[in-house]
Amino acid sequence: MRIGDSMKKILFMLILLIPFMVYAECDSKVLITKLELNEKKGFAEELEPSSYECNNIKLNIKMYNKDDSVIYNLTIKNDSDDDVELSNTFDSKSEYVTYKIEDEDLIVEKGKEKTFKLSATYTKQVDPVLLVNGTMEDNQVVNLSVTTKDETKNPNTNNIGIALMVIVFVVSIFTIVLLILNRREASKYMLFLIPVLLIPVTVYALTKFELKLEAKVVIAEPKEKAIEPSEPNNEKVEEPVVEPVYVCKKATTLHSTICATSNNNFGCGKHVGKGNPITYGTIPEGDPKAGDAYDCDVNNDGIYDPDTERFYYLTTNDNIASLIYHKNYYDEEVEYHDIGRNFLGPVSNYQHLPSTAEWSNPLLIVPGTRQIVTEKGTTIANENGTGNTVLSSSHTIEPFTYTDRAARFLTYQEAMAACSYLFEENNPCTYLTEKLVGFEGGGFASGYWLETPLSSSATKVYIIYAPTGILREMEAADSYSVRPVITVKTSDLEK
Ligand SMILES: [Ca+2]
Repeated sequence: MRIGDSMKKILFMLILLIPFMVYAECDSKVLITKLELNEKKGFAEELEPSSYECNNIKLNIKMYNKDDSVIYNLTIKNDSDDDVELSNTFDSKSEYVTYKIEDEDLIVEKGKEKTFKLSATYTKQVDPVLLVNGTMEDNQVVNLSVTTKDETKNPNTNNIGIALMVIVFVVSIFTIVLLILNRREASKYMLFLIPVLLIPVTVYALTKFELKLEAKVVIAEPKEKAIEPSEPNNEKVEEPVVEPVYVCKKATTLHSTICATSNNNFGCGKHVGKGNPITYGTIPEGDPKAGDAYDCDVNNDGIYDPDTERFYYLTTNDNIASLIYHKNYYDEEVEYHDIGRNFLGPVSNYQHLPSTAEWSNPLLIVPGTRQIVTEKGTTIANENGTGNTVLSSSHTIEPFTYTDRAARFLTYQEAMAACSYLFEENNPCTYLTEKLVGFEGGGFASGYWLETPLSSSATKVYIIYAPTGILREMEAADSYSVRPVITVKTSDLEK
């Protein structure tokens, strides 16, 4: 055999192989279209970015501790005529690293694209004695089979593929026949052998389709796990419910007493009758109403004492609510103004109101300096200039300062806003007469001061009068009780 003939035959065989070589190019109908890093767990790191070429994936990673893991998003496009299914495990021989497709649904429908999670996880710790200079390579080339759903059929085996295979087969047979006719025996056997080997390889190539994963893995000595900062508890920490701190909470029980007066024409004796119960105020419900009972933590100790801190709501002006204490604050009765000048303010009795040290709740709106007005809202006492010779002219009511007081006296306007019956004897506004000397029992008539001077007098001031519970006037130089009124923002009242 001449060298020229051998070369011709070898060239001929190479031409025969061209279709396989072309076919081996990346014209697969099931294709990787994207590969990107999704997550690195533990100390796992990429030594080189992952890449892919045709359906070959290349990874170059380094792992340190068991459970280190690298997860990729692997997108596969299926342009074949059948749905295809991925195997979920690679045929890895690695003892230490597990390659896996994490998803449960491994099907890529025909004509569609799907992204899977491909993971490489360091699942078995390498014995440290196997490490050389602290590392070990665990390189693997592993495959992941992709089949049509009826299992063995290669998704790429379409009619063209089969036709190609048949042509190659026929050409191979034809070659063999030609070779048999050739006299050169040695060449004949050699050339016979080639297609015989090529055919099963071709068939194999066309029936088994796989993704190939070339993984270069360096396993290194374990790293100390950093002390992880205590993870914020994922369970939502129940925020402590911060209850709004009200100055006044709604009363849940009402004060009451038994009318003890023996006089049927006097105080509660006339109003409810001796031996009958009197209940003071109402339990608040909805918007505050006059007479609603509140317990106000005036001494700011966090306790809303229904016995000693009971108040009755009167009215609201510009979001400032007024509430009157349930009893007199000072045991004795005192003058409003010792020489009876109503336009000079409550100079003799105001200091018996609770001080800001006693009722120290900072949310109480202290009266400070305020303009006292008459029942008409004016600032002139004895408006007509009548009366005794000394006070026969009209007098301007000057602003008055409730120095260091946490409360003030009731005003005519508040009293009337709260109880329009105040000029009627034994009116229903009993919350204004609780523990009023002479009203609940005994025969001693008394009452408590308002702040309001009469417009028609230079000497008279309004009071709530015990025997009948009405609003009336008395001389500023007379002595009556001291009953505080506090003011708070309406938002400081429990809703
Ligand atoms: Ca208190």
